[in-house]
Amino acid sequence: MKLTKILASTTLAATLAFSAPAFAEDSSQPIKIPTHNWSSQIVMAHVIGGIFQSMGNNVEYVTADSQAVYEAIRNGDVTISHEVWQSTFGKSFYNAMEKGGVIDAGTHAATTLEEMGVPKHVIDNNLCPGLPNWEALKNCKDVFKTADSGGKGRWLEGPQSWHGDLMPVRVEALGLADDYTVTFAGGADALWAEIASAKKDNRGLIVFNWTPNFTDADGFVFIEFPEYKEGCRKADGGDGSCGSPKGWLKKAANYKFPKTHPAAYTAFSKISFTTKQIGQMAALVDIDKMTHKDAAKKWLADNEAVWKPFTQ
Ligand code: TMO
Repeated sequence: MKLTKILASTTLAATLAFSAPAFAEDSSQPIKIPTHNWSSQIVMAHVIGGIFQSMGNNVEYVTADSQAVYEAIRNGDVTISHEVWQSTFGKSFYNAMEKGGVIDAGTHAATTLEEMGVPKHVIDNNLCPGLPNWEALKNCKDVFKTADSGGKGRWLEGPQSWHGDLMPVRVEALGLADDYTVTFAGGADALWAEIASAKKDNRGLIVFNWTPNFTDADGFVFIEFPEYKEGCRKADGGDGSCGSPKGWLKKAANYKFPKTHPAAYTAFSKISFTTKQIGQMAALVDIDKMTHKDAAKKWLADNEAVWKPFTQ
């Protein structure tokens, strides 16, 4: 009788200990981290994966479409997103959140811009007087003509999977469609190759780019379009005649992540990278030509003072 009582109270104590948050252990199930098609995002995937592994967690990398990933997080196929760029993914993120299953896991220190722009030599050598004001474009279509642009100036957009028809709609809405046409790059590398070649030949180039990126160091110049306002985009009911927002960079997670992996979730919620740190992650690949995995290893080794506090 007495022994049963002791056993019962021991069991109760053990149950209490295991259910108390301070003693909760992360599940051994892998944390699924998505990889997309630009360098900082892939390097940061491996940086964050390395941080989780340093805490004893298992991770798995999943190649995912950068818009569809929010639905994948919502239904649990992917655990997190660590680079939610306001301009490009804000809508998909909030749509998934509204349906239920996605939570906001905080904001990086870096602020962002994703916009059409010109390499610095275009400004320095005054190839299109009046830039970066967008209205200058009305007088320089010939400066931005290419073999494949049908006599018009070309806007070289990123892959269509990022923004769909955002830029073609903008060209039309700003009254530039007679003079300019949008072509989509197959991948980010094509953007960097064009920037390098335009610079070498002192040639005009309008190209989609973003900050934080490795190009921050070169002084890439973003075109100043009419200011972004809530609802100005076609997808939000507007006519699309506005530029991109100066935006945030957030982190997202499946709503169960804090329960299945409380320690990893706490670390993830604390993770905050700066413009400089994100630019470095991209530069290790796009300038130093390292693999994404090696770049992440090097970044983690060089920056313990930055990331160790996230795990404590
Ligand atoms: C989402 N991106 C950083 C490529 O604009």
